[in-house]
Amino acid sequence: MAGEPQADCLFCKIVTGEVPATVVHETDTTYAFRDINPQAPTHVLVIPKAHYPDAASLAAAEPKIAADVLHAAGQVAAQEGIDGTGFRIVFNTGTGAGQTVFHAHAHVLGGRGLQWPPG
Ligand code: D5M
Repeated sequence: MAGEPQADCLFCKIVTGEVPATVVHETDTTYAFRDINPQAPTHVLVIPKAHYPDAASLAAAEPKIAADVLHAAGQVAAQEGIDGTGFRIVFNTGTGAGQTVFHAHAHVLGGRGLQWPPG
């Protein structure tokens, strides 16, 4: 069922602690941890604790939790000290956009100059 933990989902397993991660921020509805393959000096993933396959399906079903993810992303940026210089929040959505883990997540990237368009 939508929002329920999925047994085969890597990020659901990170939320439960079954798979270890370096957690940097947590709220009632969100979890944030360092990306295992960082693309910038700061690269944190912010996820809803509830399972939705991507950001669009999360926002459609649970707009409050989608807003919580964005709020947490801003808090992570401030905590990491990248809010002053600028940072990027990215939701890869679908395989064609590079999504590889199908549990909604925001990439929070910063600590270096970021080019646009990203490619
Ligand atoms: O982003 C999925 C991201 O998830 C990608 O940047 C690597 C990261 N990843 C994969 N496994 C882990 C673990 N175990 N810990 C932390 N980060 C992880 P996407 O937008 O789907 O391509």
